[in-house]
Amino acid sequence: MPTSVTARARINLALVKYWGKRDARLNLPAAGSLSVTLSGLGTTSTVSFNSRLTEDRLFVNGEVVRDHRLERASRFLDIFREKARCRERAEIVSFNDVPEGVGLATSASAFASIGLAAALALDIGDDREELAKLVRLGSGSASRSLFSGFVEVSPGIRADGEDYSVRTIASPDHLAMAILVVVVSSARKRVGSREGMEHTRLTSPYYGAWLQEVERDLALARKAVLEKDFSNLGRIAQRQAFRLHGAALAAEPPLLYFSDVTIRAIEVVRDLASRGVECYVTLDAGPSLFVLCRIGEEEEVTRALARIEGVERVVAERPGHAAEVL
Ligand code: 2P0
Repeated sequence: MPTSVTARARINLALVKYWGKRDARLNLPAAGSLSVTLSGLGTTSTVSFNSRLTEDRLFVNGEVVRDHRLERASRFLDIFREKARCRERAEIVSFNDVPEGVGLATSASAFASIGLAAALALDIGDDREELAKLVRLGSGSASRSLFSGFVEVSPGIRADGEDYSVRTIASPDHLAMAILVVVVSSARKRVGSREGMEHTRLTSPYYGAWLQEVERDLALARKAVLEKDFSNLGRIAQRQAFRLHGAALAAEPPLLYFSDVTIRAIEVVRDLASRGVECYVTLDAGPSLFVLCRIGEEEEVTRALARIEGVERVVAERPGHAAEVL
């Protein structure tokens, strides 16, 4: 039985967003979501179980981590240990290509890579549907990074979450588009997604409306993907982002994830679109953004975004592949 496995997962971008849970303990989403797994940026993790270790250890980008992230990673490994009836502690060595905490969903690629590596190291097997249920407990968005291309999450209705499911609805090359990752960092302390979505659920008067729109947009986005309709998919992804942030802004106290740089980037995208360069903006729980555009136009869009003061870098991506063992 192997005890040390290395796996790599990429971040995924939600086109229809997950923002709210129906069960916090089981980390079950209140609604479905639809994402695209990216081709490049992500996390590579090695998980090594070792009977000589007395506690779990975590290294991220070469540095030892002893804060709340170690506790969260350790609790995550417990899920796999319990399933495999194993008590051995482990060392996790993770490398992220993207900065953490700026709204670029590194928790998705981190938990997906750690989960896949842990499952194989403990001989649990690589049934992605089953793995998705375990990985979800670490981070809801992480289960999507186990799958390639365009990925849909169905929340299920059962109290035990056994009917929660994740699947690829279209392969990476089904719908050609460029996904530009616009990295914006911020010194401001951010409210994490987990806390932010719960705060929105509890205090935003728009939370119910948000969930209703997700249901509607999910059906429309699925149709747009299957029909290879870039324009409709882009429009839905863009309004999804603003609806999420609308609900979050209406929370008490309000949640504001945008920075001045975010706003400038949104204006640049609007300006490009008004000049006939078809592009759409979307963003998650942080100041960074993603811009969807057509492949022939990505260089022009990248240049315009990279010129904005405060934009650290722009990375051009495509729809990409599932998490894999290296
Ligand atoms: C998404 N986000 O669908 C949405 C859009 C952020 C904004 O999924 O509590 O870190 O660990 O399940 O996975 C981020 O949520 O939250 C997220 P938990 P997670 O990508």
